[in-house]
Amino acid sequence: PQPKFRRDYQPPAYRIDHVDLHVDIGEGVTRIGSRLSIARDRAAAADAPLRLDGRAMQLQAIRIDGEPVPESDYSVDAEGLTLSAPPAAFELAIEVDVDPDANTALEGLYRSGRILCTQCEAEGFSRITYFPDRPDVMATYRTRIEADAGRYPVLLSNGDRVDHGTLPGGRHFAVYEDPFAKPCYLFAMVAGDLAEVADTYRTGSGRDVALRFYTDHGSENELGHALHSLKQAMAWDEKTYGLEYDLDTYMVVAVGSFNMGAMENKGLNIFNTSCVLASPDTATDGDYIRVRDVVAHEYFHNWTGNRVTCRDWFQLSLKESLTVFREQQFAADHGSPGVTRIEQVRMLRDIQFPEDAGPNAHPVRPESYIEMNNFYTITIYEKGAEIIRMLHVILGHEGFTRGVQHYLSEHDGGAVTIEDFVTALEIANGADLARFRLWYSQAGTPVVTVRDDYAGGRYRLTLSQHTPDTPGQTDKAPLHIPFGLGLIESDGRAVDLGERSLLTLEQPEQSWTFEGLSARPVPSLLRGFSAPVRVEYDHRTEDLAHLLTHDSDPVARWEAGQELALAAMRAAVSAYQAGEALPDPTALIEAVARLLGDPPADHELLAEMLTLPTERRLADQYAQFDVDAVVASHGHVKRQLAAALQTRVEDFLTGPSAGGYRFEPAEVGRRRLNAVALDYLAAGDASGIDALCLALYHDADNMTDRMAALQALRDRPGPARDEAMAAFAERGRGHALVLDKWFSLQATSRLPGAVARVAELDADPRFDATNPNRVRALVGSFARGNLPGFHQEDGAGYAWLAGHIRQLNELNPQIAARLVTPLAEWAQVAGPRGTAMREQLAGLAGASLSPDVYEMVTRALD
Ligand code: BAL
Ligand code: ZN
Repeated sequence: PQPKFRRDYQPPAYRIDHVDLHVDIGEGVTRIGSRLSIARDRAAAADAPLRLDGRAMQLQAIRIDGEPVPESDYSVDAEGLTLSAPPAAFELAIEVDVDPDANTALEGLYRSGRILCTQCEAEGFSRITYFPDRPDVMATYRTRIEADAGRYPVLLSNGDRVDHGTLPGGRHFAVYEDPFAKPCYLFAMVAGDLAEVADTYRTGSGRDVALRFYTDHGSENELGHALHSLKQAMAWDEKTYGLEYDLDTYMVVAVGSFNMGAMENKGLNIFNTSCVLASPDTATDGDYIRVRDVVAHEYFHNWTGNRVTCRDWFQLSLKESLTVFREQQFAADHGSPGVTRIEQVRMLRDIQFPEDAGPNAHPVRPESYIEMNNFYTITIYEKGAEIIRMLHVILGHEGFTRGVQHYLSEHDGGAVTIEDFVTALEIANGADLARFRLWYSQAGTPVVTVRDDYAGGRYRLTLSQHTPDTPGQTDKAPLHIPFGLGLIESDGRAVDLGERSLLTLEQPEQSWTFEGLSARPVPSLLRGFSAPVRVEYDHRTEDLAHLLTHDSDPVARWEAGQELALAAMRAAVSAYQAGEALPDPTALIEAVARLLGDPPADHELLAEMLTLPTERRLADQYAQFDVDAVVASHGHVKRQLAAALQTRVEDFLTGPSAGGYRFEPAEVGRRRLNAVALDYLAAGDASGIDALCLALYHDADNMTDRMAALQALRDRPGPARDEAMAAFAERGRGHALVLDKWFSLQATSRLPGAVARVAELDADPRFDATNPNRVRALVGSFARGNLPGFHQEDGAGYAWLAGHIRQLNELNPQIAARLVTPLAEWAQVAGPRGTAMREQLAGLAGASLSPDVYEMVTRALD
């Protein structure tokens, strides 16, 4: 497979203004007729060929202006169809057959259970019909769907339904028109026997929008939270950005087999059930938050993505990062802002930083790709959102909002670039973002090194920056880094820094001096996590304890605790490697005890502060990490802290709340603290903990509390665990998302024999390799969430994962490619384990691979 390069972009030679689709769903085969209104671009040569992408379909007919096209005038290959010299303006009619039942890649038109549905982003439309599958070809669509009325009573597509009726032979049809020109990746259609839940939203300008949610019969009672979230998102976008919805209908369909979380197709979102269904009995608070935020995210795309879209896929972050940032703003306005931010930082550090330090490091605007699906990464999404957040910090809330509004009005209906976005922000603010643009082109996590000194009332702070080399990129230029700063005095009061609470670092090194201080202040660094960088600073332990108690910035306060814990863990790693007894984490224990003496009022924030850094974060402290030392040291610090905290955390245990489950911040905080307390009690081996967890499991009236009890029992062999797990498996009968949780619990359990256990689950009749959620629950959870299991010394974990990649390479290349990442970290894993991981990759490289897997494997081996 050959890479595509950003520098090779050429505008399309032909415009397609309108698409008339006729989808005739039959038994097995579906016939798709398209009539395309095509015009040659004035800049294109008169003899320019027209290339249409198309895969996995059988061409049945092709006509130009009603006349069959002679075979000499076109050619068909495995990737598409070329018309050698079409007229300047014409109607092209094509008929193809596709087989949705055979489509396990879940791109294009495919079957999920009893539902036929589509997924076209990034390049799935070319599995539906021959078409220039690129986002800068924008057309209006009219879609007619015909199907058996009994099997497929509900027929949906983008836009508004303009016609429907019955047909002979028990069939029926529906016609949809979408008046907004859109790229083909936003096309969608659905046919199935679906339950509908409807509501109405009145926009700020007084238009009524029909909201229609669809799911399999039996799960319609799990749509209420998503529907409520959609209305919240619609109101929020009007209030915050002045953006209203633009069609009369907004539809959401839940499907059980979906590669992504959800898809923002114009007027017809298709959602993975895991991101839309929620009920107290089946979804945790975390799931409720995810549903709320993904529903909002897809809705926000209607402007940032659909009304203004990307010129080419190198610009993917244009729509994704801005939409993720808008989602993050929405989440902060509907929950605990501090905790929301901490969770983002945790994810960035645990997943994005390692990506940016490994073989898959790529700029937020990549220069090349083989398979675009491999670039739906945490770098494009979350690092991209951090870039948008920095723009928000630099320009201020009003300036940023004005800039986004200017961008949307300037480019409405267009397919544009990241450069267009940054320019719009500059124009709206009279700003110069020349240096800032480097964030889009340079990969790698910058390191900001901090030095300071204090003498005679003067405190001097020096920041220097460096971005490490990444594949294909060396000698990086200094970036524009907004650096949030606080200085805290010994009595806990913050020094008033005025404008210098946000420093602008844009040189390799810069210093700032603060005068008139009575004593050395404690620096609170990178407040709010104002830039996606690693900070290197020789923290004093007493400073961190001081910040943990006094910092008014929740992120920096939480960070102080994380740094204290990491220091204790690193000390344990050194001792482990030297064959010495692991030291007690005394400073950490004392600081946490002080924190508990004067805890923050926000229970969720307290829970966050009591949650230790993950093993992955500890591992990321080392250029190459020692698996055994990381696991032993992390466990040691946790157990020691748990033993010290036991009597304190018992106070946080709560049973079910009177009045049943409510998804609201205070209740979420209470349940979260309950879960953290149980986790510590289990780690500290409190007496009677098994019986307590079992009782809490049975008493729980919601999934959050139930999962907290199960998590605590997960690594504790014995009858309590067996009983709870069996009862939970029973709950999973008939509910796929609950069963996914059961698989995930098994896969992440630290009990010995992890690989044998997951291998047994492979053979479980409830495991289904064609269902991405089930694959993620078993294979993804094991490879990403079970460090000692995956890195089992004999290498069996690596071989097991490679086996799944081989199988999925045939079934669903997109999902297979994602599973390569854990093995791709081989160079970061010390000793024979790293070598064994590489050997599995080399073995994969010898097989016949899909472009998706080929790209991931070859990058990992480079
Ligand atoms: N566009 C793919 C799914 C999402 O990011 O919303
Ligand atoms: Zn998105």
